[in-house]
Amino acid sequence: MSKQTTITESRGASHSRHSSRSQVIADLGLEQYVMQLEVDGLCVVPPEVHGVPIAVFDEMVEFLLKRSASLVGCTFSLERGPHAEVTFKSDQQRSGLAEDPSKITQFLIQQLGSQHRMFRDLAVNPVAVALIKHMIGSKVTRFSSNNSFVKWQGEFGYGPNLGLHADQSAVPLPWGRTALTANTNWCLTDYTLEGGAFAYVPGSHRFASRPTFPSAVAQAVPVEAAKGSVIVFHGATWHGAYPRKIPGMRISIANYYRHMMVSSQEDYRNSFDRDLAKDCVNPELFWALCGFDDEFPYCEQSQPVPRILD
Ligand SMILES: O=C(O)CCC(=O)C(=O)O
Ligand SMILES: [Fe+2]
Repeated sequence: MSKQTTITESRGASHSRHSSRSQVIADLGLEQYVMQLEVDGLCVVPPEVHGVPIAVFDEMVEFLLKRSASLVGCTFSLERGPHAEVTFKSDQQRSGLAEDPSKITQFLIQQLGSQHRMFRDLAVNPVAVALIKHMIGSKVTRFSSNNSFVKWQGEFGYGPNLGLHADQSAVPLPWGRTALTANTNWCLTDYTLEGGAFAYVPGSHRFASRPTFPSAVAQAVPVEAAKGSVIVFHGATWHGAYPRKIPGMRISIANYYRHMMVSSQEDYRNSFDRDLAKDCVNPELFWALCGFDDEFPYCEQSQPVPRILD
């Protein structure tokens, strides 16, 4: 019996018991991406592997440009970004961004899952979810948020520190090997260094700690990727982004996931429409990732209570 036969047979055996995590990875042909996640804490999966047609990303861009226009109050185009000068009110600032609101050249469009079925379908993409579950754990993975990063030309970006952070930073140290959160950034436009690409420190998830400055900036590298790629990364991976130095826009969708013991950014249980959750390509998975049937948090007595005998 050849070694290959043994491997195949043992895979088959484990598949018949239950669809183990490694079996799912093997069935989808994702071993090389798992290897990159283990070594670098990040991988880039191209469209031919995750299977989402480019036309879907075109439709998402069109939707998000229109949504940007209605939220901000001026036209947005991929070539020019906002067609008017825009600013934030001083009480509206997000942490990690410039103190001077005129230097901020990005914002988030939140709660995408409620806005169009195509965003719900993307959030349950089998390849993305398999890689995320590899890092967090199959039964314990939940959604944290589904947001779009809308960014345009600006010298400052996140500033000299590139906004480097680890997404699971709010969890106290020491961190273990299991990801407490894990993220996907779908590139809806080309990611180039000059165009404001994602920045990260390869292997930093293995430091199991928050970034240290200024050394982290020197270790950071750009993730240059074609439109339609998805960047998948561990919650402990140090990352941020470079400023966009050229005209036009960089748009991404961050479908962010969490271990069920970590609280979510979006409150799916209390605010997500159950009918919308059922209206997607994989309603069972969407439902499970929303945590609708989770035991916690409860909002009424959930455990049985003994009663005196009559
Ligand atoms: O591309 C960016 O601006 C950073 C994205 C990010 O930090 C995230 O999705 O967690
Ligand atoms: Fe992040």
